[in-house]
Amino acid sequence: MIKDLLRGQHIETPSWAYGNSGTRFKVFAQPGVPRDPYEKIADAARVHAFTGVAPTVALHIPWDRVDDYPGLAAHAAELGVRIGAINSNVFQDDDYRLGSVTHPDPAVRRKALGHLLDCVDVMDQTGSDTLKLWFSDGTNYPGQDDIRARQDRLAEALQAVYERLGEGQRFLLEYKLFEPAFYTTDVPDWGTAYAHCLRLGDKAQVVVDTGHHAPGVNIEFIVAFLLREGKLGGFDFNSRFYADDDLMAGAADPFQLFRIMYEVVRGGGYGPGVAFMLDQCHNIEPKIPGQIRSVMNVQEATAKALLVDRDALAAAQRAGDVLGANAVLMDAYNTDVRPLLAELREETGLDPDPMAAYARSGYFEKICAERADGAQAGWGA
Ligand code: LRH
Ligand code: MN
Repeated sequence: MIKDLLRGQHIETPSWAYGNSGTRFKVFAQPGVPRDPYEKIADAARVHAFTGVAPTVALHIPWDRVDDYPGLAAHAAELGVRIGAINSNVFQDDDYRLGSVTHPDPAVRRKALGHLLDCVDVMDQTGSDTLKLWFSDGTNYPGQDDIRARQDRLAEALQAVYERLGEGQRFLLEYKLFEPAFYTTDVPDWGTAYAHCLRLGDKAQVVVDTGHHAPGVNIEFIVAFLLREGKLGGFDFNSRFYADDDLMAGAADPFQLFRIMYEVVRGGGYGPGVAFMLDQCHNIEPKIPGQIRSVMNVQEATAKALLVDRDALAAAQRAGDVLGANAVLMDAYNTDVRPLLAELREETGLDPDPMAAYARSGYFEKICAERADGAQAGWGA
């Protein structure tokens, strides 16, 4: 039963994880990095080929802008993957210095809204059903702008995007505590995102980026709450030691990822309604193996969560058996699920060890040779 559930797992990788990325201090170029969205999708298809559970790739506009989006979707299909969430970008244009959809100037707000609506057009052309909205909007100093008025402007833009969504389409609103703004952020926490989505309707849900909380925040509580409200649309999985570090999911805190996964399973969120997306930057490590490792980390956390003896846990909880209940969860967490996942891969015709299989495949050497010239893709920041 658990194998069936794991066989159907769907983890979406982000196109931007295959390009160069870094911090304000340095973006380290790496050999073999894609030069365009077609090559990013080719690399994402390798991750799916070796893991079997990464059938979609998220795009970021304009980083993945092309003249022929149906052609890009066809290219993806030829390689065995599909286009996933379309990510808007209203955080890199000079006009957005004081905000995008919350900017004091209506002309700038119209421009930002125009981009969001363009992203829905990209959804139509690529067959994507999900728009992911993250706003870097905020202020750096008290008094810089009116907090209430900015919420009015945000609500107006979200309403317009909501009305543009077609049949079967939805948007996921992403919150983030801070950065690049350092005083207020207009969508800083789950409560703000939830309130805006609740006001709009069923097509508006919240995405939980695991790197977007203050230190010490209990993310699995947020997950349990949003699931109960039917407002958990998905995750941007990554991990962090300090802030929005965008490290590999499960690398910094595998126990937290397990606790989150348990609430997903317990809350009925393990299924197509809740998007499992990775949102990471491999600043110093090789990117394709970094994605394969991250997909495996999410698989392992999911397998452990599915292994929790729910009946024993419920019985201990009802009995007020604190240590007993905790032990049930820890037993699952301390279970080595790697043999189970290796077996599952073999049963589905995959190599039990995706990392070793990728290293043996020669794909890295091939792309290093093929992509020796030309400009490497990145954030263009
Ligand atoms: C913002 C964010 C958002 C993406 C960007 C790449 O920090 O998490 O999801 O648009 O990273
Ligand atoms: Mn994110």
